[in-house]
Amino acid sequence: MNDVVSYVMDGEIAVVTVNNPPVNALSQAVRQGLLDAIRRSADDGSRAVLILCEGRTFIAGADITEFGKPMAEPYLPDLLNEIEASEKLVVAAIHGTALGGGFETALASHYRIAVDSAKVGLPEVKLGLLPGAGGTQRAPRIAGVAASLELILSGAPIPAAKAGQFGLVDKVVPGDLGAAAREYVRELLDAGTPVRRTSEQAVEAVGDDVFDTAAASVAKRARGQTAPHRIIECVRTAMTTPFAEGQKRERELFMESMQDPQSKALQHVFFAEREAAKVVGIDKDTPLRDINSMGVIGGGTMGGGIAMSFANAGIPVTLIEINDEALERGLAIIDSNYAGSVKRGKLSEDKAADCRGRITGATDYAALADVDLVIEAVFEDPELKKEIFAKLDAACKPGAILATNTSYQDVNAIAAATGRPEDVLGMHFFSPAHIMKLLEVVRGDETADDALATVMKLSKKIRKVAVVSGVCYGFIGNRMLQGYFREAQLCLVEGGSPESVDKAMFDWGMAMGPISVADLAGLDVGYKARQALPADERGDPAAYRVPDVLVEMGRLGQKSGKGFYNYDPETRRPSPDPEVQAVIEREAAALGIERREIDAQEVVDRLIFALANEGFRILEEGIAQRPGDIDIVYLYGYGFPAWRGGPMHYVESVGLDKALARIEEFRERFGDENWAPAPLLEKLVAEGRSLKDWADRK
Ligand code: 3H9
Repeated sequence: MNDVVSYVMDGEIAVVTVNNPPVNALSQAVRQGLLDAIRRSADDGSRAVLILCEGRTFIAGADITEFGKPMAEPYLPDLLNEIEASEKLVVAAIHGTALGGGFETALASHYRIAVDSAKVGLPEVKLGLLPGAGGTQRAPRIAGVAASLELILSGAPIPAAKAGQFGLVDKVVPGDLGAAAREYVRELLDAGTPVRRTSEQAVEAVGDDVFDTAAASVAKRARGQTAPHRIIECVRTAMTTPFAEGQKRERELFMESMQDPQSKALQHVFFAEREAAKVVGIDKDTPLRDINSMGVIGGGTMGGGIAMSFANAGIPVTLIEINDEALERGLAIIDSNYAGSVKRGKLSEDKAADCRGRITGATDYAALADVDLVIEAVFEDPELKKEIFAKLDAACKPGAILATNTSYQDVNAIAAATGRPEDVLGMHFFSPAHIMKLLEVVRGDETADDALATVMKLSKKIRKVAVVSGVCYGFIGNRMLQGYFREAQLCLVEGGSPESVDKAMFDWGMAMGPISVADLAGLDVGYKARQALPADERGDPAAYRVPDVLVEMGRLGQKSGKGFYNYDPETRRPSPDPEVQAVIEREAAALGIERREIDAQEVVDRLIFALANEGFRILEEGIAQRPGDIDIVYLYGYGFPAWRGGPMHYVESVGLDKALARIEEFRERFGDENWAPAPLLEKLVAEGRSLKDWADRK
């Protein structure tokens, strides 16, 4: 047919093969090839059409790189309607992941066969979209309303066998799909099986409660998102109107989603996540070091979580503690974490035992002589870390990668404590490390390319999303957070309450408000850090007086049952405490601050623009490789809403000029020290350029 779709007769079967690496996305050429194929099959003597794919997967969806560009014919919904309307029996043969438009192609085919390892799904919601090529209309006709809502609203792929239970796949086979699919088509032909057009079937009616339950669940798990509501409407329309009408509505709502800034943000996230894995200046074919075993220094919460991440990925771990007692304590925490995972149904008992079995303990660095990687996860004491690295240098074999999990310290100084700084880098995990997806990989001045490339690759294996950061205090995420937290505290003393500041940010989309985050992290952490500094180096007292007073009152945060909020000992549910509000008002008066009404928009702008302003500095200094990397850090490490695309995408979507104007307004009102605009932001606005343009031409 063309370069990406071939057409070969096998007896009476027209075998149509898509070959469009890497994932057989439905580019214009693929759509055209399929259309030509289905038209050719109409009068070439074939009795059936078998659609299958070369390479690692069946069609994985529409071609996302075409989004935002003018749409080219043939349009996918029309193509799929024509496939379904074929008088010849059309069978789709699925391997890999049949996703989005790919699975819709299969649903428009008359029958579907899948290899048992295949998965199918409609993940459009993750891109802020809805299945726009008949998926919302055909899935309910086959699988019913409830199952379809679950499939489309979650966006999660399901295994072929499960799809089989819903009728979404007709036959699941082990082994060689090509041969089994041909045999299946012949069986259907021999049995005289007629074509089966899903659009001609009715949707089994369900009560309003099914839609209400879906809407309630969306309000919770997809707070703030628009696409899920459009999906519910489409599925309801499928139930209440004929196919053609439903499809028309689906198309309208799909186009509406395409224009929605949420979808643009989520598409940005999709590509940013994949881009983040690539290290500028390191060839993708750089030979990697083998990582078959690893060690963790420190069995605290962080070390234990790191050990679990590796054990869960099949890599044996040696956990080092200073003495038997500390080791036992560390291993006991790991045991209880695994027990928790089993209890919550996240891991089977066997799997948990298997993973736990990969973790052994030791108190002597000699146990690390043969490991390929060590991650140090002791508390933030720079001298202690240097001491540990000197010991690791002596104990570990040449070529072993030595990593620190520090959140703030100078990785170059730590590397200099060894005779092999090229093997040293930072691996900054986020707590709880076995759950949180983000990994900041800190590239020291001397870090060898192959060590860095190895850790980036390894991060996928341990199911983390890795972002490279240069060396600076707090790296990308925690460095940016300083301005965010500062503004949260300032809003509090200038006129807010813990609830009003938290609500502004939560309603905007953050997973948690900043005051609640401070309580969760423990107010004593910042307090201790400040106490260690001379008074004139602690920053703006208005930004820390309140938490310091709370710590001095014994209110350390969630861990002491009281911080900015009081916490129910059973449920940990927070409730406001008038005593805290009194502290806020007293401290404001002592600082000479006249309290005023602060609306939610001001809270949001101050916190988010402070965050992004630092982001521009981080970019200009080359600490982050690209704006999207910063966005990924915030989405996976700090509960930033994905549908806003991350702080840098958000500022770009607001308009750099508008963001700069607001920052300048804050500078006027609150002073230069906190609000001097980042030079890169000023430069881009002056030149009328976007951040994307700057990143592309860097
Ligand atoms: C849709 O279908 C809308 C329709 O309902 C209606 C239309 C009217 N397009 O993830 P990987 C690239 S919406 C273009 O690293 P893996 C990806 O960027 C779509 N490119 O591999 C990467 O490029 P690079 C619904 C795509 O094995 C390379 O392929 N479908 C697309 O870990 C490898 O990707 C989806 O949302 C695409 N659709 O995972 C599925 N997909 O190497 C999205 C991937 O240059 N895709 N690329 O960085 C996925 O979930 C995963 O890529 C997949 C493979 C599971 C397929």
